[in-house]
Amino acid sequence: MSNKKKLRIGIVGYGFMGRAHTNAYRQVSRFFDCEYEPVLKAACGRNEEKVKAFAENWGYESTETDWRRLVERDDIDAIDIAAPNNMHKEIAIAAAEAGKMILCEKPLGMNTAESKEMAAAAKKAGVKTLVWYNYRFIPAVTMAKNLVDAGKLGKIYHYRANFLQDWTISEDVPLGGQALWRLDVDASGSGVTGDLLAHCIDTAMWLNGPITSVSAMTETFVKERTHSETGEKKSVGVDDACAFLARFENGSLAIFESSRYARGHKALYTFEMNGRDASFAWDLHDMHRLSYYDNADGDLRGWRSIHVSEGEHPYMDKWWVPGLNIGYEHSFTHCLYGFLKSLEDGEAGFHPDFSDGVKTDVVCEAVLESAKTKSWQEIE
Ligand code: SOE
Repeated sequence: MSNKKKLRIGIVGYGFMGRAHTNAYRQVSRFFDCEYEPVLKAACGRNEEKVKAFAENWGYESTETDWRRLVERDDIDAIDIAAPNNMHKEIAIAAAEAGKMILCEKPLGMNTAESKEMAAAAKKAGVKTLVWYNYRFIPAVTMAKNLVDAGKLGKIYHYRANFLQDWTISEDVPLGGQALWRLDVDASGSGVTGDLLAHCIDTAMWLNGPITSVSAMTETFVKERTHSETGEKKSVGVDDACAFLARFENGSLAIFESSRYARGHKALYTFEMNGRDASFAWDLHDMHRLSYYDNADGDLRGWRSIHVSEGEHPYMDKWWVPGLNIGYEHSFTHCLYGFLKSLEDGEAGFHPDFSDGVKTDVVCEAVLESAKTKSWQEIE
């Protein structure tokens, strides 16, 4: 048995994110050197048969069908919330009150009020928190952050990002239920704004600092869908598409766009940042590459396509050899590695934590309010 400290995980939810998080729990100690090793103690879900199958497949020692029991177990150190957004607050507050660390999917809450309550409960309990804004931990995105911090771009003038999908174009796509809760506003809180633009906003604020004002428009193209469990028609309350302008505290201007009706795009997350001295751009579909333009290159000026897979990098040397790719799933392992390192003596606090989750939820809520009132919204 390894002499590592054990971090005993209880996870709520066994869908897409339940798998992505569990994969990270299983991989992190095999590739990264940290004092703590996750132990898959329990998986929790309402459907006993399905959660037992999930636990069997991934190696959780036990199962629960009531998250309240899970939270109270004294053989659990950390609660992972991989359940629909409308469950985040209740589980997180109960977990904090039980003294558990909390690793929560994004967006943190259904709205700013919820996420602030969650952050306050975690702070009061003095428990460590993580929000799974995984895209920060893709090597090329981390390199972008390093370039900004090194001042390579100079004064920033522009930021632009989009996150485009097309999976909900058909009117036949139902809403609600395990896979389709994202279309049910009672479970999700919002559509693309809290689901996809939340990623774009988190990354943007991490790279470019606070957003001070937004002006948005949203649209719900399919107004009514059938609920996948009740079979009843339900009006659709989520934003299918959202575009907004933003100003950053550093004076730069930004354009953000997201849609689930962009025919042909499955997960086109891109961003570009333009500074006085240099610019960079990134595309999830070519996730290892950072496009970079440095005005100081003189006659050699031009957009470079840097394949970020070697060099002084906190992640890549732990996997394979330079030039070989990793994937989307590795970003969750990197995010978890950062959290585990933060548990070690003397290590800095982890980000993104619940305080970061609140900041993103504040912007998301301002975006939705702006679209509703057709007015600019200041971000306090
Ligand atoms: C939506 O389809 C989704 O799964 C988001 O919920 C995730 O956060 C994003 O990373 C991929 O797309």
